[in-house]
Amino acid sequence: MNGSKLKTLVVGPAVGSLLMVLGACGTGMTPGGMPLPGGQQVKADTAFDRTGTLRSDGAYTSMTAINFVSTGDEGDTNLGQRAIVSVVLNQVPAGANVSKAVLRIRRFISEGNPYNDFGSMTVDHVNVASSINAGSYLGSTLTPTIATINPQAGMFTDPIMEIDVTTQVKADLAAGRPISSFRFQFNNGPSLDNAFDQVFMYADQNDETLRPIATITIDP
Ligand SMILES: [Ca+2]
Repeated sequence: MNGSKLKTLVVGPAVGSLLMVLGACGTGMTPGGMPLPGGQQVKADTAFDRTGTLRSDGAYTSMTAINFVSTGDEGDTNLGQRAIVSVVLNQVPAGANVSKAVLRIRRFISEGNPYNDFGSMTVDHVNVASSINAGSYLGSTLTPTIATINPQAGMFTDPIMEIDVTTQVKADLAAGRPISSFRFQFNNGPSLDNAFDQVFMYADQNDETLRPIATITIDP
């Protein structure tokens, strides 16, 4: 997998409209009651307790406690940290023919120089269905590097990350996992420079537009 799978969109008022459209498509029917021709879309919302920031010493903070997840390192401890993002698959009917799944996450800001210090951010498909623990920092990997995330052009430019996770969602469904989980990391971190170098991403349990959501397309 490579950067070609990653698209960036300019954030703006269209974001809320997009989510409304997706929600309206959740039934797979037009207002007139006719089936949608391209297959229906369902939303996989964030799994709050399986979405958070995991430090390299095993300390874990889920999005129920803070509205962001982050990846990079801490300046005060020089410990690495990785963001784990999970979405719930319970809106996908049993046996559904999933043709597309896209995970959408909005970056907040970067602190320090994570991309300069570490290079590209990468995304692993992981299995943390049973728990997130210290072993989940390096382990629990199903497929490494399903996507590579490049730096934003500017602090407030291109904050939206869209990642094709079709293969991973299908694998999770086939294995009976209730969630799909992804780990965002800088493999070359941490830097031991006593400076915070990290990327923050929104994970707001009270605002659906500010947390990771996957859109899953199901064909007849
Ligand atoms: Ca650092």
